[in-house]
This record gives sequence, structure tokens and C-alpha cells, in this order.
Amino acid sequence: MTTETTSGTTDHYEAIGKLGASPLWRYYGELFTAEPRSKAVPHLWSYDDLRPHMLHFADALSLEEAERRVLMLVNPGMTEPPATVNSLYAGIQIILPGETAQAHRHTANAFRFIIEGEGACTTVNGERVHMSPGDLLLTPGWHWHDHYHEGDGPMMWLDGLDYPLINALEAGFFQLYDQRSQRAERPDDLSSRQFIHGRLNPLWLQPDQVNSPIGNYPWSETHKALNGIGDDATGSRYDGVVLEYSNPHTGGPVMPTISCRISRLRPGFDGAAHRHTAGTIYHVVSGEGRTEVDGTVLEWGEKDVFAVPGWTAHRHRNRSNSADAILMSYTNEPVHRALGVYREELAE
Ligand code: GTQ
Repeated sequence: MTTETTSGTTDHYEAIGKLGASPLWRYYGELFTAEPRSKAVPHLWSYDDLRPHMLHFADALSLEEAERRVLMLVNPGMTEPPATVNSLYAGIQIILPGETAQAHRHTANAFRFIIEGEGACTTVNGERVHMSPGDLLLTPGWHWHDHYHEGDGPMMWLDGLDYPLINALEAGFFQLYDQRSQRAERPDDLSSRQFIHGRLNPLWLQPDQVNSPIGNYPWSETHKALNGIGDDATGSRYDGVVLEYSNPHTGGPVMPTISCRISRLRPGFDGAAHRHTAGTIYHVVSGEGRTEVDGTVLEWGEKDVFAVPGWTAHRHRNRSNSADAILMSYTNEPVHRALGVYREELAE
């Protein structure tokens, strides 16, 4: 805007622009909003709609060409750079029997939540980690990882990464391993077997305060935890019986930037609405329901993914009166808490 009452003022705006200066008063409202306004919009990705395209690319594109065969789930409000909610990304990866995905590492933290298939593994810093549906596998920042598949049929999983945050911080490094895959350097799935019990930590191993040492939080354990609670707890009025996957050394989130959760919405669960600054990505493990996000209704079914932007009022409902709905979710809440900006409130 350069229409001013006097040409003298216009000249000053132009002149300060050339000097790399800018008038704060013209930007104040957008820089200091009364409340956060997420660029992300509430959005749902239908697994049934995406699956045939995944299978097409599995046929059409080799892993030598693609390195990682992943469909990014890009929020319509966050296309450049692509992200799913603020600071977090979701993708769906597919690998076929006999394939290997090149070993590499990046400073971005990553996890995988297995959706379908059997027989694939990820090698993380020399440890082979087996995958089964419902398992949560961690690849913390700067850990070498390659995927390979020795089973039958395609294997699909959800990838969660924090690269939008790491890149915004200009802290992104990436490196290829000098071979296509890593050799196994210790017994398979050792870290899970050593640490999954959580209350009995191996004392001879150096605690890692930053990342969980667990390669895989297997579904068998997650299921046991949810079942063990059964109907004895009412759970959260917002998220039902919700459990956080934790670092056994700290009791905190699995990685510094991402908290991963699993929640059980009982049959007929009709949650209260709340909003929090952290954005959340949900993956439907099983069941059907609806989540209302600032007036937008997302109707979800098994294996779908949906995005709830930060500071939007949202409420979950399990549509079934006989079956549980199980939601896996991840959020950047640990970052907000570490920075002292986390806020949450009832939204009714
Ligand atoms: O499997 O290493 O979805 O590096 C995005 C980046 C998956 C992976 C993604 C990655 C990977």
C-alpha cells in the first residue's frame, strides 16, 4: 500500500523498504493475533480412496526410482512447504516383497505405525525391527534406517515426521548410507525386549533422555494395556481412555517433538469439545465415528487419517453402540510445553 496523504510519506515508505526496514504498524495485527490461527484446515484422507493409487505406484515405480514410495498427506492449507498440520507430516508408505528402501538418516524424527501386511522390517542403527499391524516403530533423528520386506503381499504403514518443524528451524541434515542396507549388528528386536516393560529398565544401558530407546511398541502390548484398563476408568472426557507411548527412562514422550498416543473410545462415546494449541494427526486403527472440528464434520472409518489443526475446537464421537473405536494420534504438544506456550481449554 503506497497511497498516502502526502507524497512525502510515500517516499519514506519506499525509502525504508529499500533499506530493508518495514513499518510494524502495518503488520501488527497479523503478527500478534489475539489467538493462534492455524494455516492447516480440518481434513480427512480416506484410506479406501488412496489404497488403489498406492497399489498402482507399487507396480509402476521401483524403489530404486522412488527411494521411498510414499503418498504425502498434504493439508489443503499447508501445501508450500507440504505439511499435514503445523510442524508435523503424515504419509502412507508401501513396500512390496523382495524390495529394500535405501538406508539413510535425517535430523527429522520419524515413526511408523503399521497399517497392513506382514513380514517387513526396518533396520534402525543396526537393529532389525519387525513390523506387524498396530505396531509403533521409532526412528529418532539421525538414526540410520532402511526398510525391507521378506513376507508376502504389500505392506503399508503410516509415516509420521517432524520435518516441517526441523526445516523451519533450519536444522535439517540428510545423509545416505554408503550401502543400500545396514547389516544387523545385534539380535533382532532387542531394544523392545529390553525396555517394553517400562518399569524394569536395564541398568547397564546408558539412559537416553531425549529419545525412547524402544524400536517397536508392538500392538500386542498396546492391546494388553487398553484391555487391562478395560471399563475400570472413565478416561478423558475428550479422548476417552487415552494412553501416551512413553520413553521408559523419562516417562515423557517417545521423541522430543512428537507425542504418540492410542485412545479407546467406548461404544457410543460422545466426547466434550476442547481446543489446544498443539495440532494433532489421527489414524483410525478400528471403528467408525465422527470428529467435529470448528464446525467441519469429519466422518471417519477404519485406516483413515485426519488432521485437527491447533486451536480448533474438536470433539470425537464413536458412531457404534457395540464396537470400540481405536485412534492412534500424534501431536507436537511436547514442543509447545517445552517452550511454555501450551494452552488448552474447554470449548463448550
Ligand atoms: O521411510 O525414511 O514418509 O525419510 C518421509 C521421509 C518416510 C522414510 C517418509 C522418509 C521416510
